Amino acid sequence: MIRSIHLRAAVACTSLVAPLLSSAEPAINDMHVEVLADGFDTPWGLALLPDGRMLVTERAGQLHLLDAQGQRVAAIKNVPEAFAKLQGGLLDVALHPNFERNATIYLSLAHGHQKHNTTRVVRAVLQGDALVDAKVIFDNTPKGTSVHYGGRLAFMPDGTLLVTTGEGADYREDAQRLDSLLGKIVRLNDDGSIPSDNPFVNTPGAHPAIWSYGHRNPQGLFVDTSGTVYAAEHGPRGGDEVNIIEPKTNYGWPIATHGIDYTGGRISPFETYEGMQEPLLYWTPSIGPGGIAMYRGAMFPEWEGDLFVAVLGHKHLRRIDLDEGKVVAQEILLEDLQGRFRQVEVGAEGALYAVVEFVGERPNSGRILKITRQPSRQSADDSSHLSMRAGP
Ligand SMILES: [Ca+2]
Repeated sequence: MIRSIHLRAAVACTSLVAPLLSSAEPAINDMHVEVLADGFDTPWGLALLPDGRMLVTERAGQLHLLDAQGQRVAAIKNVPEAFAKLQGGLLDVALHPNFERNATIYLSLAHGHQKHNTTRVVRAVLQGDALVDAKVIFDNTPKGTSVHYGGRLAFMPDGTLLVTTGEGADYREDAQRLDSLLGKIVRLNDDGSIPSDNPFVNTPGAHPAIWSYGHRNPQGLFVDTSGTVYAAEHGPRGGDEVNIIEPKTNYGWPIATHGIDYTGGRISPFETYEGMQEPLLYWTPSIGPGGIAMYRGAMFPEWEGDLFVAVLGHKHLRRIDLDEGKVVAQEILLEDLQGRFRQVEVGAEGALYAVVEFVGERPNSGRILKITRQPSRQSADDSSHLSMRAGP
């Protein structure tokens, strides 16, 4: 019941919809936010299964299967062990494009120990409540820090898999090196082999998995049905970015950045640099962007083609109003909840699903929120779930 009080109190304070800039569309005033599931310890990744069920990762190493109503069906067995420290642990989960036929999933995780760890990708088959036939298909270049793993997974329309890696914070120069897999977005075949048309396969000394480089810590990755790839990445103090990812492209870090170091020192004299791609959008000061998704769906036609960013640092869900590829407005949503939003996904029915945690409130405060136009369940006769209307 505590969670209900918390949410009701939060909603009573102010409107859920706070226009940041003038938006082309009117604010949505019949938005419903439902706590679909709660009690998670730092939930990180979410995969929506074709039959309505869900997989949720917890950074400490658990993988949960939920039914379409958010009830826990199983804690999945045989999940590969993750190096769970600071930002490391079990990270993302993604479905194979042919999941309905092969039940194959992909997990990203921190692997190793303090002095030697990687961002790893494991492929496995979900059989009942267990993973079988697990196979390591990728490890990036080892590092000796437990931060900046990247770790977000997304499939391209051609069936290849994109993986973000971080630069490990102490290895930022590696983001510019083509012989290192730190600070990269890599592209793999579904079995982990290297696609023959990757951009650096014929470049001497370059790692052939590299798709794009010059990244810091991208924790958001989304491939639109059109094939356009969007990535959100954490900057240092300032300089968080959303980028449109093209192959063979240098995204600048740490040479071109709108951020400064945490010490206040300049990382680089350059905000832009010849040959390095400028972001679609950047935030200075930082907001702390996690996952990213483009809205495609019938439920909110006002949002069609807009980007949603899960915001950890400033604790909200942010809509980026795109018009012909240009950012025309931004809107802050669900700020009243004061939750650290880590991931956002769009369901087939057009609902938004958000992964959120409430640090300092109580242990295991992580929740999966479902955002719809209409109540998807009767909350009155089920006190364990809360459905609420957005304020006018
Ligand atoms: Ca950049």
